[in-house]
Amino acid sequence: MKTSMTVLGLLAKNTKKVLLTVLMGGALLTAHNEGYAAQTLRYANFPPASTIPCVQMDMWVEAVEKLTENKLAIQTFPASTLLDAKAMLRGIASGQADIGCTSMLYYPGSFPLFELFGLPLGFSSAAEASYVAWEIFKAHKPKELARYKVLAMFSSGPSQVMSSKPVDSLAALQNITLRSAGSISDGLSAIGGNAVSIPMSETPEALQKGIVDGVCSSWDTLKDMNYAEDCKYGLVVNMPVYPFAVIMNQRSWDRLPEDVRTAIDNYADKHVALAGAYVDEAGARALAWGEQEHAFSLATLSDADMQSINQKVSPLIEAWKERAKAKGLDADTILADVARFRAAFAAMQ
Ligand code: DTR
Repeated sequence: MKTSMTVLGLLAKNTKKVLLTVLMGGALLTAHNEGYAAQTLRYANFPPASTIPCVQMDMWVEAVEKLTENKLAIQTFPASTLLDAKAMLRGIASGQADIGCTSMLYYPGSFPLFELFGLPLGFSSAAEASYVAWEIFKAHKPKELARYKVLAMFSSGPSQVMSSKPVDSLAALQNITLRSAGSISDGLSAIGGNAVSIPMSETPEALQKGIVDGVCSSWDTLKDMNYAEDCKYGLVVNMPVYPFAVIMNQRSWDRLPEDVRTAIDNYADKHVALAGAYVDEAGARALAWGEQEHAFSLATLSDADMQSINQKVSPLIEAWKERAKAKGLDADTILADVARFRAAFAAMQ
């Protein structure tokens, strides 16, 4: 009782002081917002700094810091130093980091709309898939992303086979175990492959320990993850792409001044194009490097094998339609939009 009386007494005595401090604080805050001194945002990413998700992160940071005239400072955390792939969505929603990069197909069932990119739709490049993913996002605004501010999207190139054992046919593919991820494992299983879902960051160890014989991912990883060290054999299978989303904590976004938000929004389309082009370049560079430095050899499938693959994977599209419809999505319109955006992309080339 005595203690609380004392506290109350002190509070009464200090009311003027407290009020003054609050008023001064408000004035300082206003001045701060008007001049908008650099505010630091934290951007988390899961794979190593050399990989495509992190290079696109650096591209975005450099462009945005410049466009906003250094009103923002963005600190990057590659290689799961702040959030790993599993913690990314929750970590951004809760504000552990302000911005994060996530591969949507790593969470089967969580992104029913974007699971369509795990289907055998035959995207030919990361540039095309990035453009389509972003346009699909803008056209359909899926509710699973509604709690975040989505800053941009980009995509990997088509998934291919990199193996420590020779592999040059559909039959040979049945004899090896491949690291894959999320819903793309379904495609690999459908063609008779043996898929093990392992996060990218744990794959080098899995390869070295012989848990898997190879990897099903896009060509950039041959160099950026140094898979060419263990995998000397490549097979072109043109499996699906992986779309990525760059997401921001909604409260962190709302706190930004309007001109900063506008600059970031206006840059989004350009970033999607630049990131897609970079991913394609990284893939081509990695293949050339693998061939030169590691005697990496590339095989292609016979027409008969290719036809057989197409037949085996086509039921996956019907299965996605059913799943999407069960979740209330208009699957036919979405697929028609994919075709429309692909045509728009082709027309721009
Ligand atoms: N192909 C997906 C995504 C991907 C492609 N390159 C990288 C590099 C680092 C992390 C993910 C990816 C995958 O295999 O996971």
